[in-house]
Amino acid sequence: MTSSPVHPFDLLAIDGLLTDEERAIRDTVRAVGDRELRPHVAEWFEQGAIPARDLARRLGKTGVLGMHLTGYGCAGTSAVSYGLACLELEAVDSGLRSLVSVQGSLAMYAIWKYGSEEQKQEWLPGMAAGEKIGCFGLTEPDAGSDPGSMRTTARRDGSDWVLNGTKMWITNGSVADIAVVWARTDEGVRGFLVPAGTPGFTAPEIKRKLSLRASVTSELVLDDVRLPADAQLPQARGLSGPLGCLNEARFGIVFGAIGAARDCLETAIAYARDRTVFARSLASYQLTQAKLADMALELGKGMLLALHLGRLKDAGHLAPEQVSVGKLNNVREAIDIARQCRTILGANGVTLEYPVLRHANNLESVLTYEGTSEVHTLVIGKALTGEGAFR
Ligand code: TGC
Ligand code: FAD
Repeated sequence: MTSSPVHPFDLLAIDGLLTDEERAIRDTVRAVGDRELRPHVAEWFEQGAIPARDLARRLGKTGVLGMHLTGYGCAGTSAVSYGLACLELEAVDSGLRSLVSVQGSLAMYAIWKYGSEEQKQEWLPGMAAGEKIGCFGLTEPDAGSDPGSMRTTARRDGSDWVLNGTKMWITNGSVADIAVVWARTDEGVRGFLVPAGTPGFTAPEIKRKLSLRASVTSELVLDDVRLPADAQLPQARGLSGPLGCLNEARFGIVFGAIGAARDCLETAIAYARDRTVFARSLASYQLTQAKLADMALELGKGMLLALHLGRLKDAGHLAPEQVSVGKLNNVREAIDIARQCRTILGANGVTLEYPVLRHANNLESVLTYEGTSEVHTLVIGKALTGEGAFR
């Protein structure tokens, strides 16, 4: 006896938890993703190249760049709406969500939160429109999980600053018009705005990635880069400056990872219903149904967690360790779902004809950036015990 299949999100009546406005924003981003991005994304991934400028403009037109910020051409939406946009973009590819996360939650947020009025006026409207691209340079070749050990320096020379050092694994780096660079000064860590083309500043692209191939990743090399005094972000003091930005981007990933997982599960369910093995539909076997049911549980729980954290954020009550709970859980479950879906697709699952191994490969980066699983485990461990175990 057969009946109409239910979408995994409908098992938990997720739609009923969203407002009309949230559903409308989600549907808009999903439609843009399906119409303008999904048809090209396998090719971008295969070639390891994206039309970044064109994409930024299209995403700017859709209104998702810095959408949760207010003023300066930003849409000023709720955190949940921003999360849902991340979810829909990452359902297409984590690389596209990364472009939006880095632009809106890292580069724009740093300027919006810590910048002077002149810096905000100069950069934010163009970045919201996608006319200007930003990147965020915190990680270094020898300082990833422990950004406090960064070696990049900024020293005073008269009223100027002179920056030296190397940043590594920087999303959007070689296509960026403006780099937010974090450096050590005599007074602690400070943030600087480094425009592309500043003498001594180069951003070579990192090639041969096996993950996040539909995303630009670069080194930032700073060789006696001289900046005027007003290039410093005046309100950022110490490591809490960059870490404050990370809370924003990690929040987007809590939702985004669910998008990648949803796309995998939808693909696997459709494939299992269509595929005949041993003279019956693959979906009709109990082993397949056990896999699908387990994945639907984790997907639904992850979505509920994301929405709960989103409601806390909109109420102004979201703590960094709660973001760690969401990032750790949802990325870990998403990568498990992607790998399990790959098994349902058999050999077809290893090709770019289907999105599942592309998502699984992307999620390897998502598991690592914005704080590795181990870092978020330790953040939660510290919250639970009061004991830091990072060092
Ligand atoms: P710790 O001594 O604990 O803290 C130093 C200062 O920072 C404050 N703080 C925070 N502030 C805001 N938000 C947070 N989440 C914060 N966590 C800590 C803290 O209160 C203190 O302030 P103050 O005023 O007392 O100085 O720092 P620690 O050196 O022990 O490090 C803690 C640790 C390991 C959790 C942190 O460093 C960390 O999160 N490491 C992971 C690094 C990371 O996530 N890097 C990501 C780089 S960007 C990126 O990956 C972009 S990917 C592209 C995309 O998003 O798509
Ligand atoms: P490491 O810090 O060297 O960690 C290696 C391993 O050690 C990990 O498993 C880690 O969890 C573990 N480990 C670390 N500390 C501990 C501990 N105390 N206890 C136990 N285990 C520990 N960075 C930016 O600044 N901007 C960007 O735009 C950006 N984009 C990125 C894009 C991509 C595609 C990737 C892959 C990375 C990007 N990153 C970016 C860098 C990313 O944030 C770092 O890779 C990440 O923070 C981890 O640093 P690491 O790679 O140096 O690993």
